[in-house]
Amino acid sequence: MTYTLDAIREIYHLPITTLIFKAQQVHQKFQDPSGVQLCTLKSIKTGACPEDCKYCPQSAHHNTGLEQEALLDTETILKDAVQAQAGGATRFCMGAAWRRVPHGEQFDSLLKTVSAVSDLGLEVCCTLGSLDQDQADSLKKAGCDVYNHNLDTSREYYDQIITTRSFDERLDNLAKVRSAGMEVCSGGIIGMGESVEDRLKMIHELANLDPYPDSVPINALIACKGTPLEDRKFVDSFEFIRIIATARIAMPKAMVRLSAGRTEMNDELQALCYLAGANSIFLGDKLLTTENPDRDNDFSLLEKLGLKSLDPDDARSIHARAEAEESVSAM
Ligand code: SAM
Ligand code: DTB
Ligand code: SF4
Repeated sequence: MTYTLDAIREIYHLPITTLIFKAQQVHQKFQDPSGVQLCTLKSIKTGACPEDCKYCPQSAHHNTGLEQEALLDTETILKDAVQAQAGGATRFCMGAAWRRVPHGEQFDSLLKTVSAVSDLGLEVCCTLGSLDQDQADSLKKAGCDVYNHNLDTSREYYDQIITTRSFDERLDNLAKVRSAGMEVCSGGIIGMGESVEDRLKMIHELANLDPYPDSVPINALIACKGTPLEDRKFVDSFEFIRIIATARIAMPKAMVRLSAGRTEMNDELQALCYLAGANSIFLGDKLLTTENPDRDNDFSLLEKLGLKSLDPDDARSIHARAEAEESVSAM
């Protein structure tokens, strides 16, 4: 089912009780209600990025004092992947501050890394900026299951945030990822000064991709010192919960990832996000360059809530079953 912007707006503005009830109805049908996907992030090439994303501590356009790091070698990354797996992660996401994925030696090294991480039995996700089709195909062949590239905000607000890469270039990139047979992970950031309407337009754009993304990270802006957005106030909790619930309802089969910003959220707010349909988090005390809650805190909260690490195979079979039921009921 596809949603018009009007329908999405109507969902978002429901009384919160009805909104959460509807999000839960979808969640219970299409997702494992007790499962939370645990992913760990690793920055494999840090800083000095030529893009000018206003939120990002890694952009060379801002003075954030971040230490730059060239592409890490396979062994170094593999050690972190082993540690992430031992710490309970089922997916390992590697991020690089590139505008475009380079060709040559660096790309060869990356393919070797992807294949080594995949051999550990972890799901592999990469987020490396723009790719060409050959590179997308090679990543898939090497064992990259998922590619993350966010729309970040609405088409209308986009120019206020990024001027060096267009919104259409992002959509183009996602099409290459799909065509290579990788899963698409795409979402955005809430709290950059955009209106509620911009957020809804972003959800509408994501939900109307054909097919919609397999995972949708919803980041709360981390206002990093030295970026043009350093003075932004943390997003309102209830507006954030409403967006999570709206994303859940509009994209039933997607993993909705409660991404950046959890260090600013107390346990109760995170629990509300799970109730609203979030079912994935980044595990480990670092995102790419910023802080994330301590692993022990996360496990203790999951335990209190009766939630557990999602088995990727279980998730796939639940999605397949829900899809089969949908197509029978549509006949
Ligand atoms: N360079 C690649 C790209 O832009 O696609 C990959 C890494 S980039 C850091 C991945 C995503 O992290 C961005 O698209 C953005 O949504 C999110 N992000 C970056 N800085 C953030 C911040 N300060 N607060 C919240 N989310 C942020
Ligand atoms: C996404 O949407 N959020 C993650 C992941 N995809 C790559 C990154 C968040 C980065 C937050 C800022 C930092 O740590 O540098
Ligand atoms: Fe570069 Fe990605 Fe940061 Fe934009 S979000 S500045 S592309 S690392």
